[in-house]
Amino acid sequence: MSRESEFVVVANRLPVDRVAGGNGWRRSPGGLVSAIAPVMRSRQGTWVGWSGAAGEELDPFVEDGMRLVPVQQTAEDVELYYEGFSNATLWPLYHDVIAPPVYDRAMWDAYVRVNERFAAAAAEVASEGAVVWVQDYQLQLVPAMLRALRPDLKIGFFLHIPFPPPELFYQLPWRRKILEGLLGADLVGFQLPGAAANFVRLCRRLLDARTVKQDVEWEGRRVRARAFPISVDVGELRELISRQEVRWRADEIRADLGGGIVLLGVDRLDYTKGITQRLQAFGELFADRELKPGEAVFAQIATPSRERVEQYQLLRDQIEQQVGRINGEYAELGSPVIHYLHTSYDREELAALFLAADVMVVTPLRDGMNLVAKEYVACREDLRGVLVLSEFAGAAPELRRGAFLVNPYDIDGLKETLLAAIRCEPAEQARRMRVMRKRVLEHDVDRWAAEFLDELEDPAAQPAG
Ligand code: GDG
Repeated sequence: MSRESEFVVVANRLPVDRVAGGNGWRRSPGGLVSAIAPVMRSRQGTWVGWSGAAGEELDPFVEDGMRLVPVQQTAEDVELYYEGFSNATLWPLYHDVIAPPVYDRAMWDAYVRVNERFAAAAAEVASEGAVVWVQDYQLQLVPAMLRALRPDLKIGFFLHIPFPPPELFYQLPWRRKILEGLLGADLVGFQLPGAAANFVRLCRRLLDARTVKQDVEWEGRRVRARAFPISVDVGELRELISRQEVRWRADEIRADLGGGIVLLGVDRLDYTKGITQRLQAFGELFADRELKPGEAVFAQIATPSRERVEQYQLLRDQIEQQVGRINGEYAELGSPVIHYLHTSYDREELAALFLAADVMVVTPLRDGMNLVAKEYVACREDLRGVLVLSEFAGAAPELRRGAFLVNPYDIDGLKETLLAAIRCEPAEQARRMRVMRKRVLEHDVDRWAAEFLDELEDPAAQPAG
């Protein structure tokens, strides 16, 4: 499979998961894969990524019409590059240092080594002049590494998480290297304009690069920094909620939860998601007698995530203690006030949960976008339900006119907002939901991918002379 793809996606993970028990593959759920899959098919695309199993050596294969090129990672790479530099250094640093980032030279070395491997694999499969789209914080060095190997390529990069302001980014011992890595791209995409502005400012201050508006001049090229807020697969969600069994399941969930107002949280179990803050606020509403047991119930789905990283283990213990304490205090026999589920569900069950929820509670302390907020809105064709949304979610600027915005650090504010959401009248729910739906339905994930690729391939934006 050498040098024959006009379109190459490079991401930490391949877009497929192994079918449990068997040895086949299944397309991974999620908007990114469904947005890119059609482009892959129409352009002879190849996806370069890791299979998810340490030490596994696999040959390239075709699945679901997509050509897949596996990049190997040893157990040590997983520990140092993935759990280490990606998830114990970059992830907390880029999310406002909510947890202290680990700065470890062996982790950095592994990050460089694994990025080199991804760049080499992409250089092997891309045809002359091909478009290569690199995804996310695990692969920030790939653009420059790839450009060194293949200056003929058109290289785009998209960061799914926030990009921090200079004051925080300065902590990183390898800060210049990361900026230089990203500047190998022709187009660097961020979720929000503020993140693009942070990047441009850092290039100016740390690299002395000349910048013109959102463009950085670098090594005789002009690198564009732009915002492309990601979105959800509206078509997929619409199909799911049209199924009778999903609607029945939503009714069943509501009945199982006891018939009170249903508040719902759906997150990866991650310290950026503000799970403890929302549960604390909810618990205090019972302590204050603003709510009575049975009147409202909180269902919190916490999908297992990065379970070998210490901060995630600590968080899990903390949440489990907190849920135990709140239920211990306020639940009545047979009716807990919080239902906490540390597990992952299929898309049908998630859609049913969204339909069952009166109040969707999305309170991250910092989040690049937050797709759950947009998925909830996309599912509520009935114009019912209320979204409580953190000001610190990337989705806030787009949904601010319909959501109940909240500062999740302000527990009293959070309590007031939860109560206002619980008491929101149907006509007001519909008014708010209509505004949010207009935005989400008009800006779905297909449009996001098309806008990024159109900008990347814009003939008017060729390198500066
Ligand atoms: C990163 C950025 C940015 C959740 N539980 C289950 C499940 N999910 C799905 C949700 C949603 C996705 O996972 C989570 O996306 P988020 O955007 O909410 O959060 P991150 O995982 O942190 O994603 C984020 C995103 O990248 C895209 O750029 O928005 O800011 O942090 O789609 O529905 N899916 C299934 N079972 C579950 O139990 N199948």
